[in-house]
Order: sequence, then structure tokens, then C-alpha cells
Amino acid sequence: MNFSKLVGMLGVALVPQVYCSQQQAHCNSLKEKLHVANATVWFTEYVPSGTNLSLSENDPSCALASQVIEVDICRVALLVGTSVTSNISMEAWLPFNWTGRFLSTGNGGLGGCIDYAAMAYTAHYGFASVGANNGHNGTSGALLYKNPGALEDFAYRSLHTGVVVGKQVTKAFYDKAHTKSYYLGCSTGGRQGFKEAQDFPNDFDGIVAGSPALNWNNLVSWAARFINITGVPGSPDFIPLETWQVIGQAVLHQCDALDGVIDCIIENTNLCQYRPEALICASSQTHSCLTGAQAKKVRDFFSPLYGPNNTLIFPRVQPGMGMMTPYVTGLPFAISTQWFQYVVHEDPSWNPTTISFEDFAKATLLDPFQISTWKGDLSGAMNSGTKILSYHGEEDILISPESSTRYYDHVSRTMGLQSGTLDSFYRLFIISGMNHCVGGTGASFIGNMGRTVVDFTPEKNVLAAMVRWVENGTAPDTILGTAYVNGTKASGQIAFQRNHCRYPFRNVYRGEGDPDLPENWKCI
Ligand SMILES: *[C@@H]1O[C@H](CO)[C@@H](O)[C@H](O)[C@H]1NC(C)=O
Ligand SMILES: *[C@@H]1O[C@H](CO)[C@@H](O)[C@H](O)[C@H]1NC(C)=O
Ligand SMILES: *[C@@H]1O[C@H](CO)[C@@H](O)[C@H](O)[C@H]1NC(C)=O
Ligand SMILES: *[C@@H]1O[C@H](CO)[C@@H](O)[C@H](O)[C@H]1NC(C)=O
Ligand SMILES: *[C@@H]1O[C@H](CO)[C@@H](O)[C@H](O)[C@H]1NC(C)=O
Ligand SMILES: *[C@@H]1O[C@H](CO)[C@@H](O)[C@H](O)[C@H]1NC(C)=O
Ligand SMILES: *[C@@H]1O[C@H](CO)[C@@H](O)[C@H](O)[C@H]1NC(C)=O
Ligand SMILES: *[C@@H]1O[C@H](CO)[C@@H](O)[C@H](O)[C@H]1NC(C)=O
Ligand SMILES: *[C@@H]1O[C@H](CO)[C@@H](O)[C@H](O)[C@H]1NC(C)=O
Ligand SMILES: [Ca+2]
Repeated sequence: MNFSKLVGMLGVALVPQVYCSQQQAHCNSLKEKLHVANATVWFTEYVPSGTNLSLSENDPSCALASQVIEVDICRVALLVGTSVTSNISMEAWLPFNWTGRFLSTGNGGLGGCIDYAAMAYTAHYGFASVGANNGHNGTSGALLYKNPGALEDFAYRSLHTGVVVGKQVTKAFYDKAHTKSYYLGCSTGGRQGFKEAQDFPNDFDGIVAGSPALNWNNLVSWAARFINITGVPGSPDFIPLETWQVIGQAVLHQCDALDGVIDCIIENTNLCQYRPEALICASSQTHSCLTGAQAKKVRDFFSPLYGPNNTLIFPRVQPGMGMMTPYVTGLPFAISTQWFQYVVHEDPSWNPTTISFEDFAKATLLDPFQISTWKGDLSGAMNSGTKILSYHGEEDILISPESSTRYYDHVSRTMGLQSGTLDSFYRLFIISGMNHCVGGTGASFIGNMGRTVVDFTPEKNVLAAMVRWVENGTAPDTILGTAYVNGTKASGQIAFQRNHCRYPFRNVYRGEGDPDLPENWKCI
């Protein structure tokens, strides 16, 4: 039961009751006020600040049953038809203390899940925030099976539709249009951000796209193929997980000092050419070491994936990722398996251990609704004044950050622009020591999600940096990341901070002074 209902029942004439019931009435009025083609309001709900909102209608596989909301919002849930056979569910969280800004959140993996945490975060900072379910409910890719409507929603249409409808909902609620429009997403959400930049450059003034699943088909193939290197558990020369931890330590041992400081962070993994042969077992050694055949597997693991015709399918796994990656387990990677089963082969019985170059070729040829998201021409975004801030963790255990630098270089070549010019609208920051979107040994708190917010200053927060870039013309040169003691903000103690450089700059230690302080590093 929410606050206003409670006061209403008690029949107490309190000022907050009047205030709340006005807000409630304004929120409920949207149901009649909104006239958007193919869209129906499912429900509206006034949510006062401090509510721990129960998300009972959220699909259980999304694993989010509640969300705390720190400001007064009007919550609007809609169903929007996207074709005769498909629809999206979407929500708009409209803060009463509105900055005039609109923002769309994205999705993750093969889901299917509205990013409520991102909506709570951005509504808290005054954005009218929307999120959609990507055309299907839940995390499974099974719903894409022989379902071209849902597949098209997943590739691009859910997000774009959510923006078009969301802007109309925003306007209807506040009786005026938004001033500026933003995007915030990571992983699949990062890909969605770039898809918008490529195909709908007018949707946003500023796009913050993290750890993007660019080059989607090849990424999925690459992720599917590790099992062909590792073998399944128990197969000849299978490398146990403990040994991968030893390998992770050996990578650090060889490359940590390249940036000038031994701190368990490799600032530029491009400079690291890890040599696994150094771990080959001495005659008396039986564990924590490699056979010759295992060293070959490790070398293959850290190598780029080339097709039989010598074209690059996907860049290498970056060294220094800590090796807590699903790719070394010898188990099929679920997202890849489902993509091949339900979309590429339309055969739910397809066996992921048979992955082959023919599968890769079929996936790239299919490229449903250009989900590859690899257009090198961003002139639409450049010409419409759209700014793109991308970031990618250098310890990412799922998507190699080299995919992001490679895309940046691809755009640079396609548009014939040096980075000095590209930087006027597209900047890429490599976040050292950051895992996939969040976590890791580095200074990874950059405000890309609610739980990694230090504060909302442009220096320390990628979304605030984007707002300043769009609204004040000041582009971020570096992003100041923060690391907390024990990796958690709950410790209340900052361990160290570091300025992350924009590509193609890299961070090096100045040679003196406390390396925990950002001023003792420089971007070169
Ligand atoms: C919100 O409610 C859920 C269950 O209803 C509970 O598990 C969770 O701890 C609550 N969160 C907070 C911050 O109180
Ligand atoms: C509404 O949906 C139909 C397909 O069901 C589509 O043809 C039409 O363009 C949609 N209208 C709008 C305004 O999106
Ligand atoms: C949305 O589409 C799915 C099929 O993809 C259908 O099962 C469902 O009933 C539709 N929902 C509504 C509200 O029309
Ligand atoms: C409204 O938002 C502004 C920042 O956008 C903040 O400074 C102010 O405290 C907020 N007011 C309320 C009542 O939450
Ligand atoms: C997703 O769930 C909502 C709410 O239960 C439902 O109305 C909608 O039809 C579902 N979408 C699909 C594609 O099944
Ligand atoms: C899988 O491994 C076999 C044996 O090493 C090799 O011949 C084949 O090319 C590999 N396939 C892929 C897709 O990497
Ligand atoms: C090379 O092989 C890859 C992977 O099989 C395929 O995607 C690509 O189209 C091929 N390129 C040419 C030029 O044949
Ligand atoms: C806006 O940009 C100017 C420089 O052009 C700078 O001095 C000022 O601090 C900026 N304001 C904000 C709020 O970022
Ligand atoms: C960090 O974790 C250690 C071990 O669990 C604990 O003893 C210490 O108090 C923690 N420090 C902070 C600041 O939370
Ligand atoms: Ca280092």
C-alpha cells in the first residue's frame, strides 16, 4: 500500500495528502490524455519517494522483484504493437521534479527485461526515463524462435519504438516537450546505443554506450567457439579452472609493470603479448603448470579469431582479464547456444560443441535486421549534432575491449576522420581494470549505473559528462574512475582514483608520486 492510499484511508487532512492526491490524479489522467497509435496504457501508478516498489509483473527470469525509488514519480506501463504479430511492453518513469531531459535505457544479453534499476537511477536525477522489454519477456532467446516480429524488435525496433512513444508520453504528462534526449545502456544496451547512432541519429542528443556487443554475429560466433579450444571438461589436455587462475597471475606477472606500476591492473592490454610457454611444467611439477598441448590451447585462447579465408572474425581476448570468464569453463556459452539454436539454425536441438566455420558464415550471412551493428558511417549522428560517449572495461570477461577500439578505427577509416576530428562527436574511453559493465580491480565506479555512482559531477560520472557535453559544449577528455575498499561502496572508503584516457591515448605513470592519485598518471 502506498503512502497516499494510507493517509486517504485514515481520513486525516494532511498537506501531503493533498499534494499526493494531486500528483496521483495527474498521473492517472494520462490514461485518458494519451493518444498514441498502437499504444495502450496498461496502468499508471503514482510512486512516492522512498517506495520499495514490488515488480510483481516482471518476468521471474529477469531476477528483479523490487526496486527502491528515491523520488516521486508517475509510473506508466504501456503495451505497444510493433507489427501484426509483435508488441513491446514499456514503462515511463516520470519524476515530478523534472529537469526537462528525456532518457531511454537499454537491455542486456538476449533479454527481454526492462532495466528498472537504470530507470530508478536516471529518474532520481530528474530524467523522464523509459525502458522497454526488447519485444519479449524474460532472458531466454527461445522467444525469438521462428518469430521474426520479436526478432526485429530485438535487433532495433523495441528501443526505437520506446523512444518515439516515450517522448509522446513525456510530452503528454508535463504538457511540454523535453529539452534534450539521452541514452544510457551497456552490453546489449551498448549495441542498441550504437544501432541508434547508426540508424536513428535524431532520436538522441547524447548516447552513452558501454561495453557494446558490436559486430554481434561475429561476437556470438567467437563466444561460441571457445569450447572448441578448451574442449569439454574431462577431454584430453583440458585445463582446470585452478590452472586458469595461475595463468591469470602469470599474465599479470608478465605485463602489470608495462604501465609503470605494479597494481594488478594492466593499463594497456594491447602492449601485452603473453607467452604461455613460460608455464610449461618443469620435470618434477605436476600441477599449476601446462603441458605443451595446453600451452597451445592457451595461445589459441589469447589469439584473434580468423576465418578460413584469413579475414578477422573477432579480435583476441585481451590479457589481464582475471580469467573468471565463462569462456574457460568448457561449458557452452548460453547466449551463443541460444542464438544459433533459435535464430541462426532454427533448430533447438543444435549441439553447441559442433561449432564450425560454416556456422559462423551462416550467422554473418543471415545478419537479421542488420543486428551486426557495424556501420562505419556515423555521419548521420555527426550532422545532427548527436554526441556519443562510449566506454569499455579493459578487464571485460565477455566482450573484448579490442572490439570497441576496432570499431572506433573502422569509423575513423570509413569517414576519413582522424581521432582529433572524430572526438568532436564520438569519444571512446577504455576503463582499466573494469569488468563487463561493472566490477573489477580498477577504478570502475564511473556512474554508468546507479550502483556505480560516486556523485553526479561530469568529472566522475559518464552520464553527467554527457549532459555537460550536450548542453554546455564541454566534452570530457578523461573520466575519473573511483575504486572503493573491498570493491564496494558500502565500505565508505575510497581505495584510489584514476583518470581513464580516451582512445587512442593510453595511461602511463609519471614515474613519481602516489600512484593512487590520478594526477600522477598521464594520457599519452
Ligand atoms: C524491498 O522489498 C524486497 C521484497 O519485498 C526486499 O527483499 C528488499 O530487501 C527490499 N529492499 C529494501 C532496500 O528495503
Ligand atoms: C501501428 O502498427 C501497424 C502494424 O501493426 C503499423 O503498420 C503502423 O505503422 C503502426 N503505426 C505507428 C504510428 O507506428
Ligand atoms: C504480444 O505478442 C505476443 C506474441 O509475440 C502475444 O502472445 C501477446 O498476447 C501479445 N500481447 C498483447 C497484449 O497483445
Ligand atoms: C529537484 O532537482 C534538483 C536537481 O535537478 C535538486 O537540486 C532539487 O533538490 C530537487 N528538489 C526536490 C524537491 O527533490
Ligand atoms: C509481456 O508481458 C506483458 C505483461 O504480462 C504482456 O502483456 C505481454 O503480452 C508480454 N509480451 C509478450 C511478447 O509476450
Ligand atoms: C575446432 O578445432 C579443430 C581441431 O583443433 C580445428 O580443426 C577446427 O578448425 C576448429 N574449429 C573452429 C571453428 O575453430
Ligand atoms: C570469410 O570467412 C568469414 C567467416 O567464415 C565470412 O564471414 C566472410 O564472409 C568470408 N569472407 C570472404 C571474402 O569470403
Ligand atoms: C560550461 O562551459 C564553460 C566553458 O565553456 C565552463 O567554464 C563552465 O564551467 C561550464 N559549466 C558547466 C555547468 O559545466
Ligand atoms: C574489507 O574487508 C575486510 C575482510 O572482509 C574487512 O576486515 C574490512 O573491515 C573491510 N574494510 C572495509 C573498509 O569495509
Ligand atoms: Ca599496472
